[in-house]
Amino acid sequence: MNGRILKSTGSFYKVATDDGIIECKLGGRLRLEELKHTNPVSVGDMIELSEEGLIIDILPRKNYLIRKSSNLSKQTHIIAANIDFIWIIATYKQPRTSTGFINRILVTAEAYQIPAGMIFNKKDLLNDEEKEDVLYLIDAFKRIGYPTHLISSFDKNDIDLICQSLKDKTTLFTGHSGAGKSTLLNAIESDLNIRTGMISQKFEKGKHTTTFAEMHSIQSGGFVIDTPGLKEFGLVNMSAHELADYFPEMVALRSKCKFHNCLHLNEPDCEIIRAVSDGRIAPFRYQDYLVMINSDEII
Ligand SMILES: Nc1nc2c(ncn2[C@@H]2O[C@H](COP(=O)(O)OP(=O)(O)OP(=O)(O)O)[C@@H](O)[C@H]2O)c(=O)[nH]1
Ligand SMILES: [Mg+2]
Ligand SMILES: [Zn+2]
Repeated sequence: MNGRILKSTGSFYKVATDDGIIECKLGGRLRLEELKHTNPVSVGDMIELSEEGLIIDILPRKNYLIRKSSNLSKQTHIIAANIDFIWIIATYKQPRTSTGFINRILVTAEAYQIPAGMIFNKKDLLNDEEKEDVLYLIDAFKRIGYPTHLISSFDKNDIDLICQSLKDKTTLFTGHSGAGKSTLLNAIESDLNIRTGMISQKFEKGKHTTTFAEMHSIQSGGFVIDTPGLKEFGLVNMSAHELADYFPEMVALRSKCKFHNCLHLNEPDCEIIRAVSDGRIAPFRYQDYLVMINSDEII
């Protein structure tokens, strides 16, 4: 029998099968792999069950989202597999989401060919000046081609808009703790009853309320995956020369660089540097590119 992983707690797995939802453990070979990897089987995986109800094989993955838990860590973590879309839930404050964090997820999504977009949540907290800053980012992301919205989880029209994007797909929600991933999913589907947590007033950060990724089916058809808040998103196995491949606005221009192997750092006659100075490339995207290419994450 085959099934799909809804949740992994480390000790057992919640699996959707034709006979309903069951709890399973790992069998044989996978149990050995469990000793080597943080998570050999992830949420969204299609798996094969033995007659005894043990998970004995993972079917080939269409894709997966992977990160290093911190920029310096060697351990990799597959957040989920077989995803049709990633919504990055970002917030301007309570907590603050940096563009570096967002752009690292976008780069990884490009590398693994998973369509992605941003939902800037908590618009109700913003004054006019803050809203202007966020609208600048939203405009920049949209111009590159990423669907991007400014919403409040408490605004019904906003929720309807997000709902439309979910139909018949498997959609992953990621972001910092406290950004409102679980609140948003509860607003999308009230039956989910996912636990949510207040922001620490002192640190303006979330309290890591969601502790395991979990996939839920929604009534309009499709699945949503709620995930624990991430502190950092480290790139996995990325080389300096491929990094620009994952900035769509650079891909469109770099054939005009003088050197075919230009890294767009300080080479002469670089079209990317020209595009940053004349506004065709958003400076914050290029700045984040520079930070990434100069970081230890790049191999
Ligand atoms: N003002 C405001 N608060 C919101 C909004 N959306 C969520 N919140 C609040 O933000 C806090 C954190 O929400 P959660 O849904 O628990 O955040 P999360 O992203 O799931 O956090 P983790 O599970 O820790 O990763 C809660 O107090 C929510 O009520 C919003 O649009 N506006
Ligand atoms: Mg949560
Ligand atoms: Zn260049």
